[in-house]
Amino acid sequence: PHAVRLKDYQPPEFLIDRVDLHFELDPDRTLVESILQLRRNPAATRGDGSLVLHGEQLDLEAIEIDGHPLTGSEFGVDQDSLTLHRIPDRFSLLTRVRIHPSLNTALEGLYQSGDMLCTQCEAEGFRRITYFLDRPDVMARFTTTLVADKARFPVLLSNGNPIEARDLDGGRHLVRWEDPFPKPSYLFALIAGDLSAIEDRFTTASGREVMLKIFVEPQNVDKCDHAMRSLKKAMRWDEERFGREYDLDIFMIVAVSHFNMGAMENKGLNVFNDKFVLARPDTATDVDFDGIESVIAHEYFHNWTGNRITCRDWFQLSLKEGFTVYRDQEFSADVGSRGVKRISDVRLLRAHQFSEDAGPMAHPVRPDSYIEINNFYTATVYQKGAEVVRMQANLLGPEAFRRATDLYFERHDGQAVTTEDFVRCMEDASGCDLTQFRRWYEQAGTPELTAEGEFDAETGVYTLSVRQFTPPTPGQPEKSPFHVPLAIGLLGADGEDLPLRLEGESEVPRAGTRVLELRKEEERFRFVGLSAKPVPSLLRAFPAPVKLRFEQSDEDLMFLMAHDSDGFNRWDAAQTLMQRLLLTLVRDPDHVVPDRFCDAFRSALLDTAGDQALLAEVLTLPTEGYLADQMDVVDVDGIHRAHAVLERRIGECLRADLLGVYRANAGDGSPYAFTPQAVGRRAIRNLALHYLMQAPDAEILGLCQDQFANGDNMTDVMAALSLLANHGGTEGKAALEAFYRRWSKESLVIDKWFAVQASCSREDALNQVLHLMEHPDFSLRNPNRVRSLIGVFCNANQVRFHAPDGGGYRFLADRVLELDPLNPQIASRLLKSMIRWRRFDRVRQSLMCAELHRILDTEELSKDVYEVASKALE
Ligand code: B3K
Ligand code: ZN
Repeated sequence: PHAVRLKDYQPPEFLIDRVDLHFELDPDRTLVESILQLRRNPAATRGDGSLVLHGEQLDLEAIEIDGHPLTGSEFGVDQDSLTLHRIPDRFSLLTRVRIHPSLNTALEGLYQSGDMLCTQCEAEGFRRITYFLDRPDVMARFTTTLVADKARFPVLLSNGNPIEARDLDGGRHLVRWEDPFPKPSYLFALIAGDLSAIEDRFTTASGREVMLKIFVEPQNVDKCDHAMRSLKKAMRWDEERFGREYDLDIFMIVAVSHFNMGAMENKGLNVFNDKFVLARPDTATDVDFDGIESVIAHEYFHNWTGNRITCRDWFQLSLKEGFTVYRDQEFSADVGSRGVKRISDVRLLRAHQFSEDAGPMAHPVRPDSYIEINNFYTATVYQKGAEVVRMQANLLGPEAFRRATDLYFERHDGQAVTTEDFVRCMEDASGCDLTQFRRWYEQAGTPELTAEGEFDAETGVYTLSVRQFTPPTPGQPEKSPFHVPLAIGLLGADGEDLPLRLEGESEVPRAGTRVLELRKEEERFRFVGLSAKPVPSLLRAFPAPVKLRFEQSDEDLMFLMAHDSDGFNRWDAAQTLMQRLLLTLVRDPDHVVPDRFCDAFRSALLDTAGDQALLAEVLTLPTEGYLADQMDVVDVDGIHRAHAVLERRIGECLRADLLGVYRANAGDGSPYAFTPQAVGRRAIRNLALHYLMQAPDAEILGLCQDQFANGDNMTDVMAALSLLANHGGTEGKAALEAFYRRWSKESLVIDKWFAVQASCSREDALNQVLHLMEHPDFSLRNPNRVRSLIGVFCNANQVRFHAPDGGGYRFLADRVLELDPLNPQIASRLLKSMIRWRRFDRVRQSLMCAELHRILDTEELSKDVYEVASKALE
């Protein structure tokens, strides 16, 4: 396999103005006839006179240019392309191919999911449907005609507006769709199935009436309301916040049960993993409701950031993904709790993106090479990409940022552009110079800031020195300094924010947060006019994706935890304190958890004035995985032990307080509501139960069992089930059995049942997982199932996955090899859980290394798995 490089980008030699597709749908044998109107691209350099179209796994039955069938010397076909020799400057190309949806286990192109047929074309799946210039800078107008058996496939959908529907002979029917907007092939979609729909309407700001439809399998129509509400909220929000209106007469969402990722933003026809559509209070948790709201919004927002304006090439992926994640984050912050949203986004970034940056697959937000593009739908492109947009929004300020996005939408509508085009709009609309800032797109790695503070009591000057250093990443041994916005505050002895006046400034600014800009490798900021030594609050609301080293005493951290006006930093101070304590416990198992830790924990717990959801975040320990990232050599068992010790200690010494919180937050008997208040209440209550269950007596166990049996919503039931499963014994077993019996017909709930067992830290977890692989409900063909059993075990059960006998590693490698021929994207995602093998002790290193070699030595690996395994071993 060879690498594709950004520097080799060439504009397409031909453009495609129109596409006419005609499908005769059949799961085993579908006929695809395509008529393309091609013309030479005036902006391209002339090649050798031939044209190469992409195409994979297509059986070619007919080919014509301008109505004339081609002879064997006029074209050539191989594994992944069709070459046309000696072609005119403008012509129409007809091809007729056969494809086989029911054999398509990769879930890319046209495939079968349950009884329906659906497509997934991003990034390069359209070439498995027909011969095409399958690259995002070729944008065409599509007309799609679908013909199928009417009884089996009564619903036939594609992009755009429906323009014709009629019955044909033999029980078949035909539906024709026309998409007026030119689009790249990756946004093509079709759906055929026996589906039910819920409908609604939306009137856009300028008065356009839009029909909204969510299609699901008939048994799921009672689980679509939350998705529909989320969609309408997102449509309104995009008008208000970004001035973006929807542009077709109909917007459709289809939920499918076999899907490689979360969802897909095909023009006018978003296709979703059903996990991000279906929810009822008794089947879905608060986390699921939240995920649905943000993924529905994300895909909808792509209509402008991705579809109307798309990417020139796949190196620009973050142009649409980073920006769209930023938009969905802001949406969730506006409709929910901003502080909690920021915390969970940063948690995710630190857990996944920072570790990606520190591993063998580290790459810039705009990568410069790849072997398989599907391996680059990463936390770096998505989450760090969103942070890079967020920094620009903050540097410009809200008004200029809005002017800049308006300019972007106006200047580039209908085009396929680059991240450079985006940054230029930011500059042109604001006058800011982002020359140095562009390094955020080009350099991989997480910058490490080291800060030092010094107070001179005599002059009343507080000097903050900040240095930056970015460790090398593969292919980038040396880094240049970044342009880093630093939002900081200084707290006085009463906990209030002080005014931040820099030396040389005459005016005294208002007290509060101030944004400093770090550009050099090292800079000093001198604050004047202070009467006593302040307590600094650095990186408020997490202004940049960086790590910070700053020696701060436990006392200062507790002070910040109690007083910082920035909610994010109150949380971060608490996390730092807990992390310190946990790492001390890892090094020294005899260390005694100090009373003042419990006191601080207690006073936070009993502070009922604040936001409950925020409080739950503050009182949640850093995960074992996150602690692992803080160690030079991961001590898997030590971390697990320390984590357990501290949780248990909290449960014991705060038993009465936790019980009080548990009871006080029981709810008032009103039905489930997905509001920030209700979500916060459930979160703090279930956290209290979590700590109590670390050393449960009969009373606590009884509470947990009662919640499991009588909880009226999945959030509470699932929280209790997970605690009972970890507790084990007859109670755990009985709960798991009862849960299965109750929900055996609900596939998404059964995913939870698999996941809860896979994440169970009991010693026989791997055996349990192996046993569950034999369960009649387990299938390697369903990505959600694979993720909930295998994915959860390998990523969320650190202590068992990394068992010192290597059983977990062997298990993972076996599964990767088994899955690779079926579904390379899922196989390669799983394998990523083993690529940071260098961070472990010698024994584990060599065990993981051996498994990676075993994979790499296997014949006929997919590009996906080959790239991950080979880069891991580089
Ligand atoms: N754009 C899709 C992701 C496609 C992944 C292809 N391997 C979903 C999204 O980010 O909205
Ligand atoms: Zn996206």
